[in-house]
Amino acid sequence: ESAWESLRTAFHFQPPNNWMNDPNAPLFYNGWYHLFYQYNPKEAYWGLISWGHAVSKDLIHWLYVEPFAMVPDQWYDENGVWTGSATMLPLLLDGRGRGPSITAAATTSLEKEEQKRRWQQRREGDAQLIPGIMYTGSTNDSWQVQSLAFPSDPWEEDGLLVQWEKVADNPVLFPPDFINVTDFRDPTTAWWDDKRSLWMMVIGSHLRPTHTGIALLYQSADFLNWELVPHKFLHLTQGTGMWECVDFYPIPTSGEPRGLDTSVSEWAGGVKHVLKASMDDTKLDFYTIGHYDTESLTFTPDEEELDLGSGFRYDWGRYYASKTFYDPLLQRRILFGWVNESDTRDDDIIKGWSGVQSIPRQVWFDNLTQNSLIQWPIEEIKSLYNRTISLTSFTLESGGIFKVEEAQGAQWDITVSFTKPTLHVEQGPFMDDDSGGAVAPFFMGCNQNEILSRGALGPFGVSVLSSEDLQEQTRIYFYRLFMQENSTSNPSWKTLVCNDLSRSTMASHVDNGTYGGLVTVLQDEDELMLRILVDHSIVETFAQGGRTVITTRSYPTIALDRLANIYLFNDASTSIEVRSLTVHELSDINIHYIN
Ligand code: DQQ
Repeated sequence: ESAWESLRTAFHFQPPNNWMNDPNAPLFYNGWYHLFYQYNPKEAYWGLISWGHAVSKDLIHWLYVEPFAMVPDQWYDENGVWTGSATMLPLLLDGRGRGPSITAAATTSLEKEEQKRRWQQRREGDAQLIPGIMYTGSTNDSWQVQSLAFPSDPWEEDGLLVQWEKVADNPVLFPPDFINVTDFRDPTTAWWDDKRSLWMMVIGSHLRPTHTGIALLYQSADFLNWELVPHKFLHLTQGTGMWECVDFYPIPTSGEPRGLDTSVSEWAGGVKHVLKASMDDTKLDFYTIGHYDTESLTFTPDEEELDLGSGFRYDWGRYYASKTFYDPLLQRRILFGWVNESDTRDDDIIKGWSGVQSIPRQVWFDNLTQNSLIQWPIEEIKSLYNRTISLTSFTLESGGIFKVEEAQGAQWDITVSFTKPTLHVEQGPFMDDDSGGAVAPFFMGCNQNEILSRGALGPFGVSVLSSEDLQEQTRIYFYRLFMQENSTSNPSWKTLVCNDLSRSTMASHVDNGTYGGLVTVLQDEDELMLRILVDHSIVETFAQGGRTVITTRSYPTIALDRLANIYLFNDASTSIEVRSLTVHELSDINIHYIN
């Protein structure tokens, strides 16, 4: 039993018990950050979903809010209050001023004038913005429809947005006739189209016959009456299946700030758009960067090979249903993601809980690669540092292992920098030269353990949640290979980064795979860098400053709490230089109920 207790996270957001999945409608209002989440308050597995609610001043220390923001209590969400997003709106009142009288609809022309005026104020930064939530309800006969909810009294009595009200006109959107009624969910945050004076939003779906993932584009003048934009799709990708939890946002390509409000479509320093879909087939969150054309209302990825589903993922581990929001306080874009368990459902029932939210990540455009995003744990995590161990400049000989002294525990923020190792390998012949295994004839992924066990330039890295005897350890490593990425590319140096769970637990029934992918290392970069957050049963790896991220779950049976150690290891056949190692121990956040 104590083993199960030791697996619960100490500084990640988790509900008090039972099942959590997708993050919903993250927002900033009245000095507080809000996080809602898909919650089954009755069991430790997915079921009848309500919206849990938590608030925070710094996105790290959370307080549970009661009652739930929304529960399945209407015919149109009786089967579950599913995923949704918040949009900050310069709302009109219907004259009585508060409570249930809030309406999003500007119906008379006078109201429309007022609505325009408020939008003007909003852009000047002095209108009061109220969050509106658009979410998917699963109806009593399992249709998926979209509904709206507003805070009951966001002005004085309820500045914490505890009470939410579903509007009388719900549902505001039914599935269009060319898709299946169960393939219509997870509306995005809306953006204001200044040229056409319309709200725009996206809902994910797929065309079943061709297995084509699609982003349906909707528009509305009043936020209440929505219509499908005539050409129908913002974007589509064949073969990718159902798109869940679509996210769509602008990203500045140079200068400060590094994040923009969702409605910004022009920016002095340049702007691109990010389109993300959570692919139901693979349970992976893919993104692509491209151009949003506000005339044709289509999105085009910058590089065809990096289109949605074949290019970048937010995360190469277990990370799904993520969602960003614009933080107006610190002018940045923040990403939340659901990290599922990788033990069994029976384990979850015994534990009494399932599901974690990742540490919020700031996302911005990678100016160096020019084609991908950087994801980095928010700065506020530093408020949890309570003890630091620092080491500089030492060598890890081939086969070497180095124990970090005084680093017993399961709550860490680790940063390590290695000198980038290289060999002089040119074109083939492959495999039978004297490179000692640094040459691969074709692309190799992290799951090819037998090949990756020892080579010239890998694996080397960090072992966390390690028992003293190393029987149990979660290994995070780099592996450099001279290889062809695909059959048409020329071979070159590639760097793999992996979270290896194969020895992470003595338990036999949990996931013990190896996760990871390639990380871009530019020619003039001479170091390889890992940042690793460890919190009992979760390990989040940010490689090369956040270019590649891997989140996995570990369920040690021995290496728990103070019996967990940190090691550096080098299983490569050449020696590796450690430039610096910094290890911060992190405090608990002790989430409790507000009041
Ligand atoms: N989870 C929600 C859906 C969404 C899915 C239901 C993604 O709205 O598509 O709990 O994990």
